[in-house]
This record gives sequence, C-alpha cells and structure tokens, in this order.
Amino acid sequence: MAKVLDSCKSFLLIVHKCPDPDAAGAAVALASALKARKKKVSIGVDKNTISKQTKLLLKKLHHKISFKPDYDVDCIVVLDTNSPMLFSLDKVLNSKAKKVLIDHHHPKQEVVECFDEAFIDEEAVSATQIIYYLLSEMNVSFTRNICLAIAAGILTDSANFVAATVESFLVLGEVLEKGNLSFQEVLESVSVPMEMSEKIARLKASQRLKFYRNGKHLIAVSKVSSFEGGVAKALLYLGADVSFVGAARGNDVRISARAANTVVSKGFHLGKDVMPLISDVIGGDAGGHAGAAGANGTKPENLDRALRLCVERTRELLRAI
Ligand SMILES: [Mn+2]
Repeated sequence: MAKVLDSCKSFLLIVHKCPDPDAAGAAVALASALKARKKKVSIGVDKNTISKQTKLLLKKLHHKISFKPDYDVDCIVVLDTNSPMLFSLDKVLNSKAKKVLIDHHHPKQEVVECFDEAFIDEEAVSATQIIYYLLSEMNVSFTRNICLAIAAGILTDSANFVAATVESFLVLGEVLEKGNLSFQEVLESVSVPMEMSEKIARLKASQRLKFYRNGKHLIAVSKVSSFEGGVAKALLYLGADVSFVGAARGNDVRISARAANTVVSKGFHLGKDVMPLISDVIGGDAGGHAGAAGANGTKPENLDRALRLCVERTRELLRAI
C-alpha cells in the first residue's frame, strides 16, 4: 500500500456522505502524512452535509473538506465506506486515477473489485486505526494533528470505548504519547452539545416506539425524519437489545440499526446477517458492523415493509442465541 501511495503525486481523499469524525479523522491523518511527503492532497465529499461534531473536529485539525472534489488526480482514496450509496462510485470509476479503498466495514466484493488496492480490516474499530497501521508502515512522523485525528476516530467509532478492542486501546495509547496529547483534548475535539432538533427527534421516536419481546431480548422500532443513528443508539440506552429506526425524506429512505453488546458478543451481526436482506426492498444498499449498521435507498414507500423484515430476521437470529 505504501508503495502505491508513493508512486502518485496528486491525491483526492473521498469520505462518505455526512462524514463522521472517523471518516474526517482518517482523511486528515492521511492527508497530513502525504503532504509531509510533498504530495498534492485534497479531501472531498459529494454532498454538502457535515455534522456539527465533524465541523468541530475539522476546525481543531485546521482542515477543510471540499464539496466539489476534483477527480482529476493520480490517486483517489475512498475512506471509511464501501457503500456506493454513500459516495460516487461512478465518478471514481470514470477517473483515470489509481483507486484505493481503506475501510473497516464488512466488504462488498463487487465494490472492492473496482479498486486497484484495498486495505480492509473488519477487526479495526475505526478507519483511523487502519490509517495508524498504514502510516507506521510508511514511517511517517506522527505530528500532534495526525495523532488527534486518529484518536478522535477511535473514540467516536468505538462508541466511547464500548466497542473498543485491545488493539484500539493500544493504538490510542500510542497516539496520545506520540502526539503529546491528553485524553481530555481528544474528548473536547468531538464534544458538541446535542442540537435541539436531535433532542426532539429522540423524544418523538420514543413516543412512536413499538417494541417486541423475544424471550430474553427486546427489539425496538421507531421512525423519525432525521438523526436516525443517534435515535437508534438512544433506544439501546432505554433498554432495547436491538433497535431499528427508519427515516423517509422525499425520495430517500434510511434505516439505522444498533445492537447491544449482550447479543453481539453471542454472534449476532446486523451488518452481515440482517441489513443486506432489505437492500432490494428499499431500492438501495445496506451494510455495516455487528452492532451498528444502516441502509440507504430510494423507495421510501417500502419503509414499513423493510422494518418488518428487519424485526422478523432479528427474531429468527435471536432465537438461536
Ligand atoms: Mn468508521
């Protein structure tokens, strides 16, 4: 991988739609390392949507994300996603650039095959953890900025260490030390007060909540117009073992799903065993991790059917554990 990157002069680092601190952190860490090697680098996303949390991190890292990415470069690196619903696979394919994928989600073979090089580690808690391994291989000097970017991705993608692994703790320790960073500074780089609209979405979702008991487990389902990821997570805090939250807006439909460690530790996997079943139903794409997954599509009229399928499939899987 290091050799491929060294052979190119100009880079476009593509992050997924609504980039989270992990995607932004991975892009900034890699961009900083490439710039130190005198490469021309820009970070791009195809839609103008960046959360307050990601904006705060980018400000702390002194980096910007372009909404009009220039695909005319030597090398395109897609970071933290392999879902064609979350980045323009067409634009990547139409470019003459070398194509590299760096991701920690369950790989979709047909997408992975579109890339010249893929660095996929499903065991990595965050994309920034993979970037850490890559930069170590490249003998990069770990500046404070690079270290903060990597740490912020590990913190947020591990859901504040709930899903952390020994390896992610080790990488975190390394970057805190190398970057001369306090953990407090990492926390501050991604801590924003919850927006009023998200608070309302969470409370409304609770009002509309339906739940199903399946022996020892509870499955919660609700619908909102946005913030489905935060809402799905909040439903676990309320007591659900697995949650599905649908959001239909205009021609778009999204479903966000979360599963508690109690079921994930027994082999329950949302990204592999549940979400892919509904890609066709919602006219899009689905995938993710064992405990956090999602689906995006263009058939909002099928949202209820998709949610029902998610519940049915989850019930089957939970019965076996
Ligand atoms: Mn990630």
